[in-house]
Amino acid sequence: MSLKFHRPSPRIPAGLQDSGVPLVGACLGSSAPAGLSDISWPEQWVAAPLLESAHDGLREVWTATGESTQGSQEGIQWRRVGHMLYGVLTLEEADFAQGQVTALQAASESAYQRIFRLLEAQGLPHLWRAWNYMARINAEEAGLERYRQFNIGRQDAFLAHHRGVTGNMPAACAIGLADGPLSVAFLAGPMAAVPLENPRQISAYNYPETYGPRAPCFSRGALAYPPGQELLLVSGTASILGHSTVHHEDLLAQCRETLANIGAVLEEANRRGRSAPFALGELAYRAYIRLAEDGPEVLAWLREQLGPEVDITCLQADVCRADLLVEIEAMGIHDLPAGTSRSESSRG
Ligand code: 3EB
Repeated sequence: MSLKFHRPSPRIPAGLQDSGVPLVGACLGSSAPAGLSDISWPEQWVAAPLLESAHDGLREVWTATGESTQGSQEGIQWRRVGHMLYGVLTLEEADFAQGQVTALQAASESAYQRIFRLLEAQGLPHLWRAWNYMARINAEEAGLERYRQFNIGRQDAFLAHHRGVTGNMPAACAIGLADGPLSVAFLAGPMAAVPLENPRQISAYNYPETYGPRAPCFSRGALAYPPGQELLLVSGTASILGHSTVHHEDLLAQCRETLANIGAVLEEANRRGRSAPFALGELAYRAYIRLAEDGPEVLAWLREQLGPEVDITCLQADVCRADLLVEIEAMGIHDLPAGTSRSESSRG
């Protein structure tokens, strides 16, 4: 089938090419991965310490089938397979320090403007998923938390490209690393993804101003449609109800609430989706844990909830609110029943 997830592994899976062409790449771990420059597909380096792993660095690959082209535009390394496009852009904030606004805000706006220009040039305008990483996400600089600066720049780019800033938002995560550049990876396609919201939470794009002057541009998840498949993308999810963080300083309660929120997004996906229902135990997870010492407890609890075989990668990273201890994202892929096409109506 067209898109296939290969779980993070210390080496490139043997026979990778048999399942298609590598499209999406991520390297997970704090030490520079060996061979980062040897591979031929775009790869986002998530320079966060791996927790509870026997290895220093893991490589995640999603292969796809179809004709492949690749290039570099405005600093974006991109590859297109069939009608899906993945790209990675890394910007040094120091290169944006001269303007009227903070460097991170300017870099964030520039990143999304470049991404939108590429997608428009490629005729694949629909952003399905964005992975955002930045240094010191919770630090206050120039009187504003850096995550909030990022949100201003990101939203300005959406507005500049007439994309609207409510409703049809991509799935996303926004995560803090100890240092390093702003890194944005993205997956896009020819048709809009179906955005998913969580009835237990206010849509992030409607967060009140207490969380920053501009709301974040993301949906709680998305259903996208590679040929013959349904791709579920669950955004970074945390212990938030309505718009409020709940269970301050209570790690396991935050984990429980986070998984309940992922379950609610899954229910929405299953209500809107066209393949067999997605189950929690079949997804692949990335967990971001603020305190390294919480790693073992979080992983053990997740394993108990999700089963011993489930793919869970744990990274030590900062989450975009100082009071959140964990954020978890997930993905899954189903084949569509034979004979269904994009135009057929969804369940429910
Ligand atoms: C939240 O629910 C937690 O700004 O792109 C999760 C996923 C979060 C994506 C983003 C932020 C983002 O608000 C934070």
